[in-house]
Amino acid sequence: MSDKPIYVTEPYLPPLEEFIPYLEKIWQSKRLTNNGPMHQQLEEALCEYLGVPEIALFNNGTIALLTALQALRITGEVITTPFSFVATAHSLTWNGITPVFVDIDPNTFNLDPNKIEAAITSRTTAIMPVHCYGNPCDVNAIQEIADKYNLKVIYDAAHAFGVRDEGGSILRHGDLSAISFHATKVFNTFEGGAIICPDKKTKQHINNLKNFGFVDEVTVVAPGINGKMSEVNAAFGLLQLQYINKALEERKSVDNYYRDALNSTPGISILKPLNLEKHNFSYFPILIESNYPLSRDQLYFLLKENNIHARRYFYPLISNTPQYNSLSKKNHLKVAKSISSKVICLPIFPSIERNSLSKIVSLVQYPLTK
Ligand code: T4K
Repeated sequence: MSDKPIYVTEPYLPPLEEFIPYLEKIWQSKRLTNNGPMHQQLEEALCEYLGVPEIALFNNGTIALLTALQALRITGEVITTPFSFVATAHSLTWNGITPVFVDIDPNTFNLDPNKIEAAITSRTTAIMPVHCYGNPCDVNAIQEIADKYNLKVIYDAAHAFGVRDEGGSILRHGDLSAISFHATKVFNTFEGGAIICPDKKTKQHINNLKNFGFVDEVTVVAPGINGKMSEVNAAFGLLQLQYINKALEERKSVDNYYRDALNSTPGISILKPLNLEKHNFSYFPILIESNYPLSRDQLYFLLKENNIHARRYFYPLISNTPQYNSLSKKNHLKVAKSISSKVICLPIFPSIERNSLSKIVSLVQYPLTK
């Protein structure tokens, strides 16, 4: 068995020679960025693939989130989850907004709608839930609360590329959704991201914001940012899109492998398979329970010593990092604290080899045999 390191994820890379014609076109056109032809084609292709009305591409998911908040003029306090990547809360902080952390549902690891209302104050203007690991939030319950209190909903859909419920793409929910196309994501453009927009007018406003606020050569209507995706990133996205269904199938088979192998392992809990029209199998989280012979961190280091670089997504909780510590009220985040102390995400990516998977499963089961 090869002993090369196995990381939590590996980007899907189509054959290099297939990328060369895209680069030749960019060289010929001399159009490198600022809404060039590759950019326009990728926006069109993604709208069609995902089944969403409009997409505005970005240079990364964090700037997409920041801009989504700007586009809706969100201020004051925003209710969000502590069980996410720090970029979720950082996007609020960069806008001068206070994140208010609310606990998560133990069955989905997403913001628990039953706990949202108690956190609403006169300063609350929006809810920013995360479809954690690509698992959809309880979008109907969240929308009901938002409607009742006149709040906006901005989904951090960084993990949710290609996920569909019975009504279509889960990116259609809320006022806006922002997605990440980072190298570690199911669909990547090296760095990249997007905002899913409900209509052309909203997209135009977001396009202005991501281009410094310019609406024409001489008119600046808002303090916009540089959020534009370059032609090389967009071209890579176009190529990658040709392979996305194959990549998702391969991820599904890894997910099945782990489920079959670890399902009845004492001390290991796995989220139930979701009843979705389409999932993206972006992460494979397991929980290390108290009847497992090792602590979560002991297992994490055992895997690491054996060159398996699993990750504790998401530990620490955002609310436990120094920047946000003072905002988290004691005992309010019990479920999130518990999940964060038990979770390990096992490696999952299309090209992972079967013998690597069997090595990972054996290592997880090894402490039970002693
Ligand atoms: N909201 C949520 C909920 C998010 O999860 C994220 C990002 C965002 C917002 C913000 O979106 P972006 O602005 O990033 O588009 C990684 C990613 O950098 C980050 O995009 C992602 N979430 C987060 C969950 O994971 P790290 O610090 O764990 O990445 P890193 O560099 O340790 O990579 C993990 C493993 O992936 C490495 O051990 C090896 C492998 N890898 C990584 C890279 C970058 C590769 O094989 N090739 C690569 O090029 O944050």
